[in-house]
Amino acid sequence: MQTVDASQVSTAEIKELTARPRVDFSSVLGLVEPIVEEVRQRGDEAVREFTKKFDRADTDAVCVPLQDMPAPQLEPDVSQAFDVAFNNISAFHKGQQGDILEVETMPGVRCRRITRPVGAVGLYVPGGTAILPSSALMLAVPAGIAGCSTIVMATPPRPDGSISPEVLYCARKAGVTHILLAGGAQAVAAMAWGTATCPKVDKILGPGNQYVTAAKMLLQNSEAMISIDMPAGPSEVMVIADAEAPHAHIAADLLSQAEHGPDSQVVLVALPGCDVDGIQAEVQRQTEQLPRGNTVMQALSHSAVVLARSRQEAASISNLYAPEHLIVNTADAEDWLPLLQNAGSIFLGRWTPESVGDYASGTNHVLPTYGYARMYSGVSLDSFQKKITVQCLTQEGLQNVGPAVAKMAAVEGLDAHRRAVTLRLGIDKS
Ligand code: HSO
Ligand code: ZN
Repeated sequence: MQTVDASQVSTAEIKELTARPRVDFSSVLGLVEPIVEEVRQRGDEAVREFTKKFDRADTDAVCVPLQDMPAPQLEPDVSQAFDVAFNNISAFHKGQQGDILEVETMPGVRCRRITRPVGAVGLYVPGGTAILPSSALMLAVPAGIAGCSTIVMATPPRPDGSISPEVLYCARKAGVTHILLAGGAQAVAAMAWGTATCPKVDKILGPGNQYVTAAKMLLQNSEAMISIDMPAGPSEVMVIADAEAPHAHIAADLLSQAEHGPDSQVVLVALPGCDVDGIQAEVQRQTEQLPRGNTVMQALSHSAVVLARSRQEAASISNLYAPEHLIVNTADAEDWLPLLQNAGSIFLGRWTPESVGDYASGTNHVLPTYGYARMYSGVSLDSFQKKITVQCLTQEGLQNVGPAVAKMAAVEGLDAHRRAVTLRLGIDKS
């Protein structure tokens, strides 16, 4: 990992060094567009063909109601681990319920905001180099709590046409209604347009590779009328460490994100007194022990270490980078929170590796990457809900607010608007 001293370089240079690997979306969009169109026109048949071509899998059924699938058999220690995660994720997302808002803005003018679930949602659970049943939980648990009536989970099938029993276990527990045995752009298109077997959904959420992301972006702007959670990119972590943070922990945290993919990025912000050479040596040592060492090495080739002189400087570097995950491995971690403006999820203190949030602390691991933490939030209960505003006025209420409304309507030259008020109040002169 390249090292840069924040005191010697400009903000622009730090930005340059920590720039995420570029994704050329225009060429990906060109590949994805015909797939999306084929699925629109030929539905399940096209999905089946693409699954054969890209996942080398034969599937009879494309989308299956979950109740028709056999219950998966897991080792007890495996199901118990997923149960711990399920319980904590449920508890944290249930805690996000109930923000009832009611304000009487003027006497007799009562405004409320109520919450309703998005009716049908599509959850994308990546397959590929690692199966991610944890992502199945992160998406399906809040969808179930929100009360979405149709929950389609898409995941690429294995060559024998089956899906991971762990993914199925999590889907069942969380209340998924349908499993779509497909991945990539074809899965996103099937959920967006709907097919003979796959219900059409209103919103598509979940991480995925560049084809999945491109398909989500394309379909969001199409007649399919869907919304998406956020643009997704490769996983990343920033670790802020003080001089006492154990090297082995810093290295393991950096590597835990580097192992996600060759385009993942990790950044260490080292506070004064940090033995950066010692940490780099430990990263090297642990990399050699990792089964995914090759992936890690590619990720490390575009990762960086930044030397910061103070808490303030480290926090500004972090805010500039807007990491998906931010670990603050310092003695005074809690005191950093007021300084932090942009991050998907924050991990405070010596005992909080990012892995806990990836799996089972209860927070969601579907988070904004690529600097989008500046303006996006991670997936939460809100992602599966709409907020509807409600107003109800009494006669007194209309008497109070009506004259202002009538005057504003007159200013805008919208006479029917004005009359809707003045006729009720019996003050219409025409
Ligand atoms: N760190 C990933 C989530 C994940 N990690 C799944 C392990 N499994 C993106 O936030
Ligand atoms: Zn992870």
